[in-house]
Amino acid sequence: MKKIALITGISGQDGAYLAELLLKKNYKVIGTDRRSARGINWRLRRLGIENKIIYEDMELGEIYEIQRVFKKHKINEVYNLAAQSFVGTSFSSPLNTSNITGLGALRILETIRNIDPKIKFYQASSSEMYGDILEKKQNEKTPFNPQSPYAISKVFGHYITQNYRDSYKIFAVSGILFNHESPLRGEEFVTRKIVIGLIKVLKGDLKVLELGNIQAKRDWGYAKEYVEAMWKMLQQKKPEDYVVATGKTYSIKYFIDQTLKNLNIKGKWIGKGLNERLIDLKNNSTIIKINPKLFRPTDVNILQGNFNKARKKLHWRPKVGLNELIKIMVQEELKHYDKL
Ligand code: NDP
Ligand code: GDR
Repeated sequence: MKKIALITGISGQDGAYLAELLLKKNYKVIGTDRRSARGINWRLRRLGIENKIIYEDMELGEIYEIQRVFKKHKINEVYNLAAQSFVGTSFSSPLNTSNITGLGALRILETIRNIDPKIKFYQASSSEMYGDILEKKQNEKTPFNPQSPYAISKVFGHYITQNYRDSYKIFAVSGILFNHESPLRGEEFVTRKIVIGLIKVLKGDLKVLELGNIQAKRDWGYAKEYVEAMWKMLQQKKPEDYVVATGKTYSIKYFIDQTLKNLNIKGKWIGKGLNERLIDLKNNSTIIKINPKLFRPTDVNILQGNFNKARKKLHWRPKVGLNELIKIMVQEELKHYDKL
C-alpha cells in the first residue's frame, strides 16, 4: 500500500521540492491550493511532476474545505506549508496573515483530532520566530522574540502544534526552518529578487535595482535539502521539534557581491546608509540603490541557527553552502531568462 501524503501550499517553493521527494519515495501525493480555475504550476512543471499529483482545492481559511479533503482521502502524513509567507506583506495584511499563517494550522489540527488522530502532522515553523534574537545562535530552546505579524502568527502555529501533541497525543511536529532559497524561490524574496534584478541589469532590461535593508544577515540554505529534513521528522519514533539551518550567517550585501561575481559584473559600493549605492565600473552607472519604502516597520537584523539536534537525531546536515547556492540560482535563472 502506498503511503498518502497531503501537502498544503503545493504551488509554493517547498511544496514543489517536497512533492518531488515524496513521489521518489513512492508516496501518493495530494497537493492542495486555493485556486478554483487552476493554471499549470510553473514550479511543478519545471520539476516535471505536475501530472503526478492529485489536486484538491483547499483554502486554509475554510474549515469545511479542509474537512472535505480529509474525509475524501485516507491520509497518513500532512505537511502544512501553506501560509501568507511574505514578512513584508504581513505588516499591510496582519489579519489575513494571522488567519491563514496562524489559525490555518489550528484548523488542520482540529480536523485531524476529529477525523483521524493517527494522521501525522508537520508544521512549517520559522526562524523569524526568534526575531530580535535572545541568543547568538538559535536552537530549539532559544526563546522567541517575534518582530512581525507573520512571525507572531508562526509562533501561534508552533505552540498550538505542541499543544495538540501534548493534549491529544497527535504525532505533530514543527520544523523551525531558517531561510532556504532556490531557483524556485518567489520573486518577492530578496535572494531571487537580487538574482533576477542583476540579470535584468546585465541584459539592459533594468536600469536600477531598488532594495531595502541590505545590512540584514540571514542563515541561508538550499530548499531542496531542507524538505528532506521535514520528511525525516515525521519518520521518527517520537514527535519532536527541530531547527534546520546551516549555522552560518551572511549579509544581503554579501549575497549581492557574490551574485555580481557570478555574472562577471565589476561593481563598487559608494555612500553610506540610505545613500549607499552600487556603481557598475564598466560605465559608472548606478545599478543598485536603497529605497526607504522597502524597509519594514521592524526588521530582523541577524539570524544564525544551531542544527545540532537535527544532525544527531535526524542525521541531517546541509551540503550546499551559500556560494554554491548562489551559483545554482544564477545559472538556472540565466537558463530560463530568455524564455520569459
Ligand atoms: P511560498 O510563499 O512559496 O508558498 C506558500 C504557499 O501557501 C503557496 O502555495 C500559496 O498558494 C499557499 N497559500 C497562501 N495563502 C493560502 C491560503 N489562504 N489558503 C491556502 N493556501 C495558501 O512559501 P515557501 O514554499 O517558501 O514556504 C513554505 C512554508 O514554510 C510557509 O509556511 C513559510 O511560511 C514557511 N517557511 C519558509 C521558509 C523559507 O525560507 N522558504 C523558512 C521557514 C518557514 P498560492 O500559490 O495560491 O499563493
Ligand atoms: P525573510 O526573507 O523576511 O527573512 O523571510 P526576505 O528575503 O523577504 O528578506 C530577508 C531580509 O532582506 C531584507 N531586504 C529585502 N527583502 C525583500 N523581500 N525585498 C527587498 O527589496 C529587500 N531589501 C532588503 C529584508 O528586510 C530582510 O531583512 C523568509 C520567508 O520565506 C519567510 O516565510 C520565512 O519564514 C523566513 O524567510 C525564514
